[in-house]
Amino acid sequence: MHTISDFRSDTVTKPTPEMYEAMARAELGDDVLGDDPTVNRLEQITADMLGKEAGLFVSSGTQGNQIGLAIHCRPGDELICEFGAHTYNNESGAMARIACAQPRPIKGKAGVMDPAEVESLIRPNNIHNPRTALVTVENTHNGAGGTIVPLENIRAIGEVAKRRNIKYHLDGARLWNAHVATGISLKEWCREFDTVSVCLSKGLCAPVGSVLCGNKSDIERARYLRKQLGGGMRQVGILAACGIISVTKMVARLAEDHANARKLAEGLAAMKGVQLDLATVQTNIVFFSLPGRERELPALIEKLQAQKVLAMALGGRVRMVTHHEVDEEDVERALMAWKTVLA
Ligand code: TLP
Repeated sequence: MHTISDFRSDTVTKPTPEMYEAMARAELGDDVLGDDPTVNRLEQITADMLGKEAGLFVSSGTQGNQIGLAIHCRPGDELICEFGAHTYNNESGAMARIACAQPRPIKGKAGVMDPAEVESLIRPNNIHNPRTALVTVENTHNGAGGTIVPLENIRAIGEVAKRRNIKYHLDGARLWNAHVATGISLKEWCREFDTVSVCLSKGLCAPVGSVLCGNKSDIERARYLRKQLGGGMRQVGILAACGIISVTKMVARLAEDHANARKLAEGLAAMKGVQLDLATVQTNIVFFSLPGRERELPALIEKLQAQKVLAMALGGRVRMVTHHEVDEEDVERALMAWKTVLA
């Protein structure tokens, strides 16, 4: 058990001792000049794992996604995304400001869009219409509860994108979790996409960073856009060194987080007043609501905090996320704390 059981997000993890050592030993260079060997290695390892030609180390998932969208969209273009998508709801309006695209959201089921509906929303060529440039998927889908978008669905939407000549981007912030939960290889998950953004600083414990992957010319363009955003960093191998450990050593252990999330969810679902759909608990995220008590949520979360358990109120629901720094005892403590708080 940890001093504080922090279930707010898997972003709260600290670097592992091995990461601190790797930071101290990292070979460095000026990455804006393309000279940082550690960054170059992280980019190549990640691209290879995802089956893409090239990768670009970026400061965050938001930056990876928004550069990904911006590569494919001209200002004023339209992109199709799921209604609860992080790119649309949780990136501070960057879709409008940075990618300069307007969203055409679709309400999915557990984050999964209907390929026929995607196709029906692609605009015909007409001077009055925005051009539909892109469709984007999130896997796992955070807002839907860490749900896995099935591979058949990804392929079916990919088929629509290819046939209708639009681009396809994956917000794979937690793609690692989908890979571990299903056993489906990362390459298989990524095959259909033009660009994929994966995060190193969620379940994988790196302090900073994401990698945007795609073909060489898209990543070259991405490097330029990153520089425009002020995201060209210098001796950043000090961070990439952690990322290399993330992608090579921290993926398999996500299974523990999934088991802990399941335990937590089952315990919560059994509590009176808790509404929780266990079918959505497929990876490391647990969302639930307390019908009739929505306005009390901030106060309840504060009471929980007094018992050293942290959770997050998001859109009228409670979110709890498991990760490297919460173990089974933290789960037990959280269940006890909720029992007391809800009584
Ligand atoms: N999500 C954060 C918050 O923004 C909600 C979290 O705590 O889960 N894609 C997905 C699916 C994400 O969940 C996140 C972060 C991002 C992109 C953005 O990553 P960062 O925070 O590195 O910009």
